[in-house]
Amino acid sequence: MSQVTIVSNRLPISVRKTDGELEFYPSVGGLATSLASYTKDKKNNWVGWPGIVSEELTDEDKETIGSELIKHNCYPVFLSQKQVDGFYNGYSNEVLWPLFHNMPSGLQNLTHDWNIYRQVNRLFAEVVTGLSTPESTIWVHDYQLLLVPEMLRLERPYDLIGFFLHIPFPTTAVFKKLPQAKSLLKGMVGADLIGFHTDTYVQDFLESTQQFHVGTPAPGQVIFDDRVVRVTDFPLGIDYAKFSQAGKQSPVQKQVKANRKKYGKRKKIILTVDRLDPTKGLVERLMAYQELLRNNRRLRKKVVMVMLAIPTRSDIKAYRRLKTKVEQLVEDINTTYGKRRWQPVHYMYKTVPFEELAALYRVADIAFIAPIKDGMNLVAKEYVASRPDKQGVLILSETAGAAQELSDALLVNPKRPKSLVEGLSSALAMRPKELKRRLADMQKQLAANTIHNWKSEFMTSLRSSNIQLEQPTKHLAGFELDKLLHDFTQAEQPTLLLDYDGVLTAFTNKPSEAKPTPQLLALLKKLTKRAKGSVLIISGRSREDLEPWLANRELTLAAEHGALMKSGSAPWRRIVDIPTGWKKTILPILQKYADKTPGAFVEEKESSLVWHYRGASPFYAQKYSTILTRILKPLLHPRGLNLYRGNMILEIKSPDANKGVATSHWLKKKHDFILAIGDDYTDEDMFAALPDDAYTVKVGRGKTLAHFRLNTVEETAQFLERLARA
Ligand code: ADQ
Repeated sequence: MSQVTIVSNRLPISVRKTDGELEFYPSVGGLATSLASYTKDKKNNWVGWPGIVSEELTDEDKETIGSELIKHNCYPVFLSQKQVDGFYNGYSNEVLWPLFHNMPSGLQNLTHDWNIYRQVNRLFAEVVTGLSTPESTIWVHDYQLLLVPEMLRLERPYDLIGFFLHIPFPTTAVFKKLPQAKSLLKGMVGADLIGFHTDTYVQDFLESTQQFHVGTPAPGQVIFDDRVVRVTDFPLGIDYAKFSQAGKQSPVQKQVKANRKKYGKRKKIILTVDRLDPTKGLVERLMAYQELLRNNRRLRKKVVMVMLAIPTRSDIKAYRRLKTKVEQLVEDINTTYGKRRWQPVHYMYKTVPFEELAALYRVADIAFIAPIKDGMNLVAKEYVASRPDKQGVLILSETAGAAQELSDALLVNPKRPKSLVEGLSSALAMRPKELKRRLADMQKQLAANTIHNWKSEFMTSLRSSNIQLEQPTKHLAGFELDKLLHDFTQAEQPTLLLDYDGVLTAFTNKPSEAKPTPQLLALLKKLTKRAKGSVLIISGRSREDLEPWLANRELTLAAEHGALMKSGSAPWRRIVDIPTGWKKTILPILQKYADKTPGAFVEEKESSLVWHYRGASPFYAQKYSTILTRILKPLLHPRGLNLYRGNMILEIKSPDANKGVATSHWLKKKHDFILAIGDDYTDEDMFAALPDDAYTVKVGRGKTLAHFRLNTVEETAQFLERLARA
């Protein structure tokens, strides 16, 4: 298997400083445990934050940390206190985490934290690019790093990039509350494969891509012009054997005995194990237990609740407030109902080693797992696996991802207090035969979908995803950019060929809205001056669009892919003569399907017809553009026409009207420097018609004949500004 680089907020090993000494200890939480085995293979890397802020570290400390972590194939991303506050505590945990769990979140004054979130995501992406070799496999994890896939994709278009979200994906109604929703989606779709725990999250994600016009969603994928992103559910499993066999280890057996003694041999033990997090519903569970004790005198002294709370995110106020509230409630219950020989709640706020956790699972009669919302919840699965003796009842929230697989649990609704109390009563009263059957069925399910299957299924799926088979195109930067600028300044007769949409201006929902801004017009003016009047805007648009926007005395315009040209104030000239009689037959068909697809429309140009679907609902657009293609194909060939799939358009035209013809025509002029910039398939004809020493640049992703690539319209504008000043 080739090299895999795991990227997650935390490394599986954390660092702290005690009395000036560095200490290394294993990180806790679902993600760290599930992926830890990856670091055992020397080929693999893991990039993440080591859990300590840079202000606490000297340069020497950083070196020590780096050299210690590298022994475990881990590479640290060092973060300052300000970065941790804005990126981790702020945007990730006060905004994304609650919002994705459908809970109130801090949506005010986000800009500061959002900027830091972006900055830190970039830092992670830079460390990853520095480490992994081109065309390697990168697996990015979780909500803290939603922008990393896109950042990596721009730098390394040919790497295989996977992304997995460990928390729920919210409904579109909730997600769109985020001002940065679209940027986050675009960040995620930089991956080749996006995984979620459940199909519900997959569907919610696809619906959001549709709402925000990020690609075209189809079942299990999002389609772009040049690539397809697969979106699938991969329910995370556990190391089943580890938990089911744990009871055979003597440290676990010893701990089981100690627990029995501590909590009372005949008492029914109700266990809760969670990070101390507002989404986990700890207060709600304590209140349900309190209610149970209040209404059932006979249960008092017969039950014990063991609450294991794992310390987490204690820098955040809401988490500190929650801790106080939980501890206050524990104290209230213990003072109200406790007796000399009976403590109703045993509360522990700590991380425990595996043996201790396994021993708790082994003695618990009931695992009371009732998060308000949870991506998956591994504790529920670990408990079920830990009971090969077929003793024990699992109470589980129907709102946890795990409930979709563990439907034999006693499912409760954490938002209804009564449901939690009833869950406890039913669990306490469940007959042995019934609980055995339920456990056996759930165990079968978990044994068949372990963490090992999960990893290999994700990786197999990633490796079989739509790999781009194109050759890498160099990013226009560094030495090559300097050389281009130098050659331009030295040229006596430079010439520029620039496409319009997707190069000089970004795509808009309606083509008529992509008017040039005053800045763009000023830039074009500077460029024409520098290129001594030799600038050709070469576009697929009609002359009616181009002329009012761009006509000035010095620019030359080529409309309809170069079928028509106009230099300065001279009239339009036809460069190629194309029959147009076919439009009578094709136009009504296009119109019929535009009428069926709200938001789609037909544009009639002199030598072509265009079916635009950028403004249409992606599901309809996908459906009808496919049907249209099927219907049109047999009609086009006999008429010498072709169908082209562009950026959210289908265009029907003669192959003779192409930018290559216009380019050859243009190059009859004298020149000693050529720069051509384009972004879609029509520009490939232009690149093909140019001599090999021309500077050719493709904007955005996708296969190209161009020698260089720029990533975005903004980057292109910056480059052209530099050129104008050169
Ligand atoms: P978490 O919110 O951390 O994970 P969970 O899935 O329950 O929630 O994982 C917690 C892990 O920590 C378990 O493996 C458990 O054994 C361990 N643990 C809990 N308390 C402990 C303690 N006191 N001491 C030691 N270990 C303890 C996030 C998402 C989940 C998703 C996981 C994995 O919020 O929904 O299931 O990632 O994707």
